[in-house]
Formats: sequence, C-alpha cells, structure tokens
Amino acid sequence: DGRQALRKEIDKIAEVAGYLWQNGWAERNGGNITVNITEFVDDAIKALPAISEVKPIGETLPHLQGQYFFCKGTGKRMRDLARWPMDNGSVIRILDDCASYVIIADHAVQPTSELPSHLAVHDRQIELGSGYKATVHTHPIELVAMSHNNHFLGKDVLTKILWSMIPETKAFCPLGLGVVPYQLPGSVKLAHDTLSELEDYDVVLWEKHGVFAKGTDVMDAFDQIDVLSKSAKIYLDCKAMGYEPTGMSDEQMAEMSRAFNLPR
Ligand code: 2HA
Ligand code: ZN
Repeated sequence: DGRQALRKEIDKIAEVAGYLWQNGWAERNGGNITVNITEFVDDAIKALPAISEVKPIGETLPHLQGQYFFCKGTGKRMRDLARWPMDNGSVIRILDDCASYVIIADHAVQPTSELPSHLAVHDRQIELGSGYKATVHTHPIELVAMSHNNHFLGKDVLTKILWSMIPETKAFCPLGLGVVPYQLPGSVKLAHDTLSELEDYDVVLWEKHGVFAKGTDVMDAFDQIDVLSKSAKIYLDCKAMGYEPTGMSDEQMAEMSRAFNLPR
C-alpha cells in the first residue's frame, strides 16, 4: 500500500545519505536531499495537521500547490539522516498560495537551507512532466577540486574530459555536467542559475562548492553524481602519476553514442 511505498522511498533516501557520508562528500551538515513524495501520500497523511507555523519558500512556485516533499533538515548531518531519517528530515506540504509551506511530519525539523533551489527544480519538473522526483546536493571532493580551475569551467570542457575517462560515464550521464558560477549558498540567485543550467543537464557543478543533481528518484540522482565523480578520480589519479590521461578518442565516444543511442 501507499504507506509501505512511502517507507521504501524514505529507506532509499537514508541509503543514499549513507553513501554520501561514506564517500566523504558530506562533512558535518553538508549537502541536501529533497524528494517529491506526493504520489505516496494517502488521505490519512493529507489530513495530518501542520506542526509548524506557515513558512515562506522565498518565491512563488505555481506548480507546487498541494505537493508533499521529504526534505533533509537544515543543520542536520547526512550520516545521521542515514540512520534516523525522520529525526533528521521532515515532510512538508506546499500551501495553496504556492509561496509557503508547513511541516506535517514527524517532527518540526526545519528543511534544508538550499530549499529555494530544490523546490524551484521540483516546480519545473512538474511543469515539464519529466517524472523527475528527486534532487540531491552534495560536496564530491574531486569534482569540487576541479571547479577551482577556470580551465575546467568552460562550457562542456569537464563534460568531455569526464566522458572520455571510461565509456560508462557517457552512457550513464548522457547529458554531461553543467557549470554554475559561484553564488552564495542558499541564495535565490543560486537557485535561479541552477534551474536554468538544469534545462540542459541532469547534474551541475556549483563552482567551489559542490554538485546539484536531479533524478527520477534519489538513487538515480546519486548514480549520476557517482559516475561523474568516478571519472574525476581517474583523471586526477593520472595527473598524480605525472601524466595527462589520453582519454577516449572522439571516434570512440561517437561509437558509444551510436551503440547506446545517446542524445549527443
Ligand atoms: O546543507 O551543503 O549548501 C548544507 C549545504 C548548503
Ligand atoms: Zn553545500
């Protein structure tokens, strides 16, 4: 039933939170996860009263009316979310004005500081009918390190390098890696820039900060970050051994696109 499906979804969030921590991508309270769980919400959950005051989102998101989200709590640790998801995150309901929300379960845990970015992306996915339900923000070491060099920040420079490290990267992250120039964490400007870059990519690099991914579910969003991060590690291992990696040739990458029916 719905409750069981919801529990499974929250288990998946906890599992991914554990991976983020184990990978060293989630120091202290670093990173955020939000998942649109509206499809799993039954009448009993809909009837739950607010357990917080009405809080502003910071902008009006017209497609989010009556939608429900699981959100990691602000200031909460990923490693704690992995073990106790309902103590380190909460379920929110978007109100009819599409500009505010209330917390309905289990505890009044204030959602992630990056809520504007996450909810703006969810709003757009509903508008597009994309079926994407999850957003993940985390701090993958090698990808963040690469964002500290302007050479890598040009359009699709990183996409091409990362795709060329192993064939699977292009197959499983077929849109590549977008880049969002540095903005203050949690700001509406960061949310807007992320939203616009996610028109063309599933994963974007936040310069000198981290990555932000959208996915059909939390596991899909994680997998794409994981695949890109793996390629970044291979690149840096080559550099650490003292050479520039050869990378797959353009022809080898074109062959992948044909074989796997990839968009580019
Ligand atoms: O939630 O990572 O960018 C902590 C962060 C904010
Ligand atoms: Zn962050």
